Amino acid sequence: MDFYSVRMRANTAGQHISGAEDIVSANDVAATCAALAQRALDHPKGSAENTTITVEALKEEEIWRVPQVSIKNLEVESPEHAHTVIRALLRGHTPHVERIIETTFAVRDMRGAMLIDAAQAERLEPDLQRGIRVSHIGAKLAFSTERVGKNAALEAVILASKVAAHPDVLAELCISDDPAYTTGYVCVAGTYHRVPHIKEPGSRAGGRAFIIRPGADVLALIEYLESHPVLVEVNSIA
Ligand code: PML
Ligand code: MG
Repeated sequence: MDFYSVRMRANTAGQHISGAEDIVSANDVAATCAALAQRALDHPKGSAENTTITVEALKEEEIWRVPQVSIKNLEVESPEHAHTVIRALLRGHTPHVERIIETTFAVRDMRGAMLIDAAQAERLEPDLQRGIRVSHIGAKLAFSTERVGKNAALEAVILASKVAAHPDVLAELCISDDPAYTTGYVCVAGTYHRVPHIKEPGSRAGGRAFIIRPGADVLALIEYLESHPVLVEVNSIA
C-alpha cells in the first residue's frame, strides 16, 4: 500500500497559527488535506492568512511502526505540587533536574523542542529559538476527517510516542505554551505521566525538553525526530 505524509502549517503575517499532520494511505490523502485546511481556517487564534499543505510519498519499508506510550493520570493540585512530581520523575535520569525544569518554564514561543544533554544540561539544537520540530508522524486515526477538532492530549501522546521510541531520548518534559492549557506531561520509561496544574492559567510559559543520553549521535537523532516517518499504533489515550 502507498502511504503519504500530509502536513499542514499555517501562519498570519509570519506568526505561527497552527500545524498538524498525519500519515495516511492514498485513498485518504484528499480528505486529510481538506480537514487540515479547514482546521487552519477555524483556529481559535484566528483564521490563518497563509496555509501550506505538503503531501509527500513515503516508501512503505521506511515507515517505522512504534507502540503508543502508556498513560498515567497523576493527581496534582497546584504548580508547586507539579514541580515536586516532575522532580521525582526526572531524578535518576539527570543530575540537572532543577536547571532543566527552570529552562523549560523559561522558554517562549519555540516552534520545536529543546534537546538537553542529561550529563551537562547543555542545549544541543543548532537553532536555539526554533528548536527541533518533531514531524513525519501519524496514527491514521488522529487527524482523520472525524477528528478535525484539535485534540491536544491525543496529539501530544502521538508525538511523545515517536520521541520515546528513540533509545537516545531518556525523558521528555512538556508544558503547553497555550496560556489556557494547564496540563503538561513527563514521559519516562515508556509512560506518559499527565500532570495537571503544571502552570497557572494565563501563563505564557511553555516548551518541550527532550533529555538526551550523553554521547548520543545528535545529528542522527535530529534526523529521526524531524524526518523519519513513524506511525504510532494508538490503543487508548484514556
Ligand atoms: C501542546 O500544547 O502542544 C502540548 C499539549 C500537552 C497535552 C497534555 C495532555 O493533556 O495530555
Ligand atoms: Mg503548541
